[in-house]
Amino acid sequence: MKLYYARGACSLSGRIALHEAGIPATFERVDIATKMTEQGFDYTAVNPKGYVPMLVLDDHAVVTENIAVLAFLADREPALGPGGPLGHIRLLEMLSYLSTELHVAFKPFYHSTDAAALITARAAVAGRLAFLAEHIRELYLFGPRFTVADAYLFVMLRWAKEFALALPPGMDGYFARVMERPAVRQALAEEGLS
Ligand SMILES: N[C@@H](CCC(=O)N[C@@H](CS)C(=O)NCC(=O)O)C(=O)O
Repeated sequence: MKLYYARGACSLSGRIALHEAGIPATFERVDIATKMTEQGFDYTAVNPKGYVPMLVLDDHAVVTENIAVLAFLADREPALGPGGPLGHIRLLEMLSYLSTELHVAFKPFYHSTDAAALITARAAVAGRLAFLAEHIRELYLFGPRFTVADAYLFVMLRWAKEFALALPPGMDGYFARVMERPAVRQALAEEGLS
């Protein structure tokens, strides 16, 4: 498989999931400002959406949208999903919340310089993280088992730290716990992140 990524972006969750699953993959960096890949071609020629992630399967089928990429990887490696009769639905429910509520709430930090918009965004992120902090059971979002949803949340907790947003009680411990995982450390090192 091949994952198109940008450093520290939401695509980092796919890299973590690939390593957690032990799936061999190559990685090609995309400059999301210029839309050029590290091999020097126009990313929009292969992905007209222009954003990461994009996963190319061994049969050349393409999967875009982080929810779909992560759900696909959890299908390939069921240990990375919550399991149980409603496991797939619970995973989609959580990935949807992470993408459409939390990820979207970060956008102004990347795209806006308007002070009022940033104050609103700060409150939105804090509210959604507070909800998720209540949801963490035992070790991870779905209990003792690390899932692809934890990979996605971890990436956004990194963003929160980058933008000096305080994490709710309990989330610093969760963040440290996820960061200790060998697959996470490998993914961070590969993207030159600490
Ligand atoms: N709907 C997409 C959004 C992905 C997204 O926002 N990717 C960001 C990085 S985290 C990106 O590539 N932004 C560049 C751009 O929008 O031009 C998904 O969930 O996969």
